[in-house]
Amino acid sequence: MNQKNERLITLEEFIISAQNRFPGATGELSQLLRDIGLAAKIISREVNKAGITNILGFEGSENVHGERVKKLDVFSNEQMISALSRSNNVCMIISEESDGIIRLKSSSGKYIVYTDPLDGSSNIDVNVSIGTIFSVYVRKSHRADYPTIDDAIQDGLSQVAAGYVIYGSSTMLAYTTGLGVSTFTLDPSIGEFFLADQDVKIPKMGPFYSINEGSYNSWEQGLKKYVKYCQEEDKETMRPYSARYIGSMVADVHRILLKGGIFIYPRSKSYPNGKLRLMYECNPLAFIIEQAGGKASDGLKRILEVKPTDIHQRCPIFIGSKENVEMAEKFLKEYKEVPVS
Ligand code: AHM
Ligand code: MG
Repeated sequence: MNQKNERLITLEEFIISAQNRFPGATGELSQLLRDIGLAAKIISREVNKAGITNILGFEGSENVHGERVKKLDVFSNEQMISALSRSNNVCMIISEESDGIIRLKSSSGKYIVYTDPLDGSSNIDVNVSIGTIFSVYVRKSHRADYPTIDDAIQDGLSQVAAGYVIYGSSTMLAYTTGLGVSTFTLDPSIGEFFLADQDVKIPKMGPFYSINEGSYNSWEQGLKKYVKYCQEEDKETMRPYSARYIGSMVADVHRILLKGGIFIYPRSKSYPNGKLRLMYECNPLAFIIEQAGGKASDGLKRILEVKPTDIHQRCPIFIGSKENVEMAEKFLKEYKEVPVS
């Protein structure tokens, strides 16, 4: 019971009652989501004690993108793989931490999972929020066949579930299966996620803009003009907006989901296609934000409609409240002919 004497609903109960609404459901997706919940609890425990167990700092190796891998990244990757291997429901995992596809023993598993097991890794050492992101697809080939990379190349509209875990002042899990967004808060004393909100809605417009402004000089003209617009005064549109940038996409987008506004990771001189990865960063968060009533765009079109060609491809992203994203798109369109300088 909570302070209002309402009975608390656990993540497990919630997933099962959602499944019961679909008489033909096999329970495979429910099991998969529960397995991710388990990985989240283990990662959360480790993140919280990282400072005292010498798990901070670099592991020494580099990941497939040439970035130095930290110990907690490796640990989180292992936990996700191990949790998703528990049932026979997942045939393949694609992780930010692994170059190719990770085939699981259950080659007849129905689902493929993309994950960024520990996003915002530059924030680990400084006690700032980080997160885990996941995105679930049904494989394209028959379950009797051996799954290939082709099974994993699907656009974001084909996601059957997606979500994230934020390891912040508390640990929260948010997920969608296409029927709205539900959030859960972890009670670490008993190791249980409890329902926080079963139908999160993002404000239509919000007073925050979230972008790494240090890259201002390498942005395209339309984006420079849009950020200046965010800083101008206009009471009707709540401007000037406040700038908030954590440097962990999960944490920045979580704020935008709850408070409204826009998160942007644009293309720039250093990142001509943006920095963030379409399949395990942009698509899952786009699915969540759209399900909450918001918008996610690459500047010109819906993120979920971007046609993937590579499991690790990058994509610019403008995500958040509908009106904020539409205004950003308007600026980009207006100054489209002026390229990134
Ligand atoms: P990571 O997967 O290596 O942690 O990189 C992704 C992170 C995002 O969480 C965040 O939005 C972005 O990188 C921050 O990048 P920058 O430091 O360029 O602003
Ligand atoms: Mg990442």
